[in-house]
Amino acid sequence: MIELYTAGTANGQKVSIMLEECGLPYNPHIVNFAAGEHLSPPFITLNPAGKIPAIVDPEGPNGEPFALSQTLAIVLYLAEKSGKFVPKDIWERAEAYRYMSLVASDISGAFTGLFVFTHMHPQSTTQVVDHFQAQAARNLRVLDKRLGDSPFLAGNAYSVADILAYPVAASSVKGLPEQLGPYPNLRRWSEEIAERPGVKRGMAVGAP
Ligand SMILES: N[C@@H](CCC(=O)N[C@@H](CS)C(=O)NCC(=O)O)C(=O)O
Repeated sequence: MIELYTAGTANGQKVSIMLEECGLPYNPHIVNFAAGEHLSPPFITLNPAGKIPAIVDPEGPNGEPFALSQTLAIVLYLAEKSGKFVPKDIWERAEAYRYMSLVASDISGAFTGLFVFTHMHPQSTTQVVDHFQAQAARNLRVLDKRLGDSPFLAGNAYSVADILAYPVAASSVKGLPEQLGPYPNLRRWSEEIAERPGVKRGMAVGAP
């Protein structure tokens, strides 16, 4: 049974969705940030950065316990372990990599910036907030354009790219001001993915 250290955040949900979609049994541990659990010595042994998500797979690559952090690395590890959700076709696989990179760097960076400067430091200047809001909108437009051309991010089939993009994209289409873009294709995709039973169960892990 895989041990999952998570919280009700988009990064945590990406991993719980992946575990659910792959049908891999797991045991969720909800890390309490307010109590500083993410900075406690036992947690730091799992991820020296003190951030969720992290997993411990008791049956790792050599049949031995294996701890892993970093959302993208965990999702790719689970994809290899289960043999699921990585496109077989090289073109679709490259497209999956493209959108996974976009999520891990550009989209996560933009939304982390927005969160930090609106929630953690609400006294921040409007220029800083405007900057991150514009970056968020710009990257959501990239997803929206892609989803206007193909049903899923990698192409015709649901893949790791959709699993990584869904939690933040889904909350964004609801939360961003309408003038930053209606994102009709992103909305269509996000409504379809929201109906998947594994996504519903994965999104519920750590939810308040
Ligand atoms: N690059 C890391 C980022 C993980 C991350 O930012 N986790 C946040 C929650 S979504 C966290 O644990 N924050 C606690 C902190 O910053 O102290 C990943 O992709 O896993």
